[in-house]
Amino acid sequence: HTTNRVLAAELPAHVGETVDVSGWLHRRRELKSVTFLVLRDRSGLTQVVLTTPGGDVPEETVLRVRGTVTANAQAPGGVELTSPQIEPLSSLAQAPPFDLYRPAVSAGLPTILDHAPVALRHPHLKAPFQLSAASVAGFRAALDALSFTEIHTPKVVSSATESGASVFALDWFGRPAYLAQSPQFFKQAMVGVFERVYETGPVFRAEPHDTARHLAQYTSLDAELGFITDHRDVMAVVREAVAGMVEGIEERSAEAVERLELTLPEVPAEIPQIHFADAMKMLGVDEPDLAPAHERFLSEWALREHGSELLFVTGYPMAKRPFYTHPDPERPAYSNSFDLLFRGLELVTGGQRLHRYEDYVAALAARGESAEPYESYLSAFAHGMPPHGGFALGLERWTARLTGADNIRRTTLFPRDLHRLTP
Ligand code: AMO
Repeated sequence: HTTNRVLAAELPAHVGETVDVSGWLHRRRELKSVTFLVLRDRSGLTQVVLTTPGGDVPEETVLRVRGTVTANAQAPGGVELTSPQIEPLSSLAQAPPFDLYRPAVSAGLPTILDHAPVALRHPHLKAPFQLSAASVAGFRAALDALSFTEIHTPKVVSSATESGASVFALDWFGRPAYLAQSPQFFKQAMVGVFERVYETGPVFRAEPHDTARHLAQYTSLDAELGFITDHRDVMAVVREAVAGMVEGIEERSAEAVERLELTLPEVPAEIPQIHFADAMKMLGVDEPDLAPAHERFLSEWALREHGSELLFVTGYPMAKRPFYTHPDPERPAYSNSFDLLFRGLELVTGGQRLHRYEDYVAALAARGESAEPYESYLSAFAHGMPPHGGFALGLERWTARLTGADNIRRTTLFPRDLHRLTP
């Protein structure tokens, strides 16, 4: 058995033939003597011309329509289906929560999120996720080209990795366990096996606050590489990864870019950078970390001074970085780490790591932490690790800044946060 399904975008090659088109009833328009049904499939829209009664079903009903492909310059794509036979493949138990065919989205964010399975059928609401998919493909392509190996690591773990962020605890067959805040330990350990690794996957943060840029689960694009001199080698890989993501979008998702009328960022051959201490001077403050308003200010400065929508801030104070962070040998209060700001928001964190076993033991002791919960992590270092470093990029933040979304939840499929556990 084979289906004769032809996609909307393929119809111009079938003028004069009788074909089957399947999809959702996007819109019906009843005129005096004719009814137009617009059918939506993954490739686009098909106009179906009905001159006899029928097709009297609500929008979003799933239909198979057999008809003759007829050229008509006025129809979308230059063709339409005439003399249709219409067969519903399923009927609706419920109407959509708002009009899905109008170009402007009439619903507010809570309605969209509550009704995500149907709301995301709207071409404008779906487009950010096409951008995500294309970005991840571009990330993989860029790192594959640099001979990184893709890995998949556990999301249930025995200890926290990101000291600053909160962790979800759970019961693992009677033992305490946590949802992974990042693949940090595993990607470092795998440098000892592959030298260069990356992972794209979910991570969990028990974020107690409700902000437009924090989720309790997000998608982390992680990479780690060995035999670096310092964090600058990692920053060069970040540059390649971000450029690859833009290329991925250009190659695979031009339609979404056009639909949302986006301007993609230009990724300079060398992304401009500023040291944390110089940033503080410029901001006229003295804080251990950057506040959101500081990030916006620095982004505007980079755009003005360097014409770049991307800016590396390097050398964050050691005190605010996790224990695995490598200090700057010249100024030990500062670290060999960085953030990448994109259009006013922190998009990437990364840096050089400690790589000697004894340095980890000392770093944990200096923070008043026992090395014991970290024994299995530390064994990688006990067995010899090269100087290494890596980074993580938040996928939803990337697509949010690309699309100018006011809230990261607009670029998150089924967001998980303080209030939201469904759909
Ligand atoms: P960090 O904790 O800074 O670093 O996270 C890296 C990047 O992940 C994104 N991000 C978030 N996105 C949505 N919701 C959140 N709650 C959230 N928290 C973080 C941001 C951020 O820049 N292990 C280190 C990375 C490394 O050094 O390799 C880490 O996880 O875009």
